[in-house]
Amino acid sequence: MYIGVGSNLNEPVNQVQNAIEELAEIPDTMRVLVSTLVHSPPLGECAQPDYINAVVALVTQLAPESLLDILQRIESEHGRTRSGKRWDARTLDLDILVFGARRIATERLTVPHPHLHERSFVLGPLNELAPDLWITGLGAVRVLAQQIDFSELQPLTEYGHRKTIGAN
Ligand code: 5RU
Ligand code: CA
Ligand code: CA
Repeated sequence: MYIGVGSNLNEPVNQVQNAIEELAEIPDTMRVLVSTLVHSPPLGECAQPDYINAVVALVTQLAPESLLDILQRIESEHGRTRSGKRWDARTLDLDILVFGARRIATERLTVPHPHLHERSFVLGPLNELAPDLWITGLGAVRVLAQQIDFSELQPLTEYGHRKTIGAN
């Protein structure tokens, strides 16, 4: 299962690194891979700071909705507030991108993430971790990544040379 991590407020690099550590502490869950952090300008609503993004692979025994509860609690603990404005700046955003082969369409949750194939800040890190991953309804990550413009995406370290975060 793959989680998208993003922040563009309050020292985004720290927000993302701390969130990655907190993901390792979720009950009945193992953090198995962490991508390189990437920097990019805001997409969608452009009058806001640049983002730091990453992708984390987890293996979990939790149900998707239970995992979502925990992710939303972590977002709140990072001081995330909701202005009601769509696509507003945030201290932390945690999205379930893919949950095995499952398709989920409820009020709270749409999985696979409906825009994942359009977003360089998701596909860059995801392609680093899992180019062979098959996304239900979309296909292989490496093929999706071939259609994407990565020119505005700046890895903070060379891909595959990520500095160790925590114990790994
Ligand atoms: C429209 C296009 C709306 C792309 C959104 C992030 C989008 C972002 C993020 C960067 C948003 C959703 N830009 N814009 N990183 N989230 N770089 O995590 F992503 S709002
Ligand atoms: Ca998001
Ligand atoms: Ca979100």
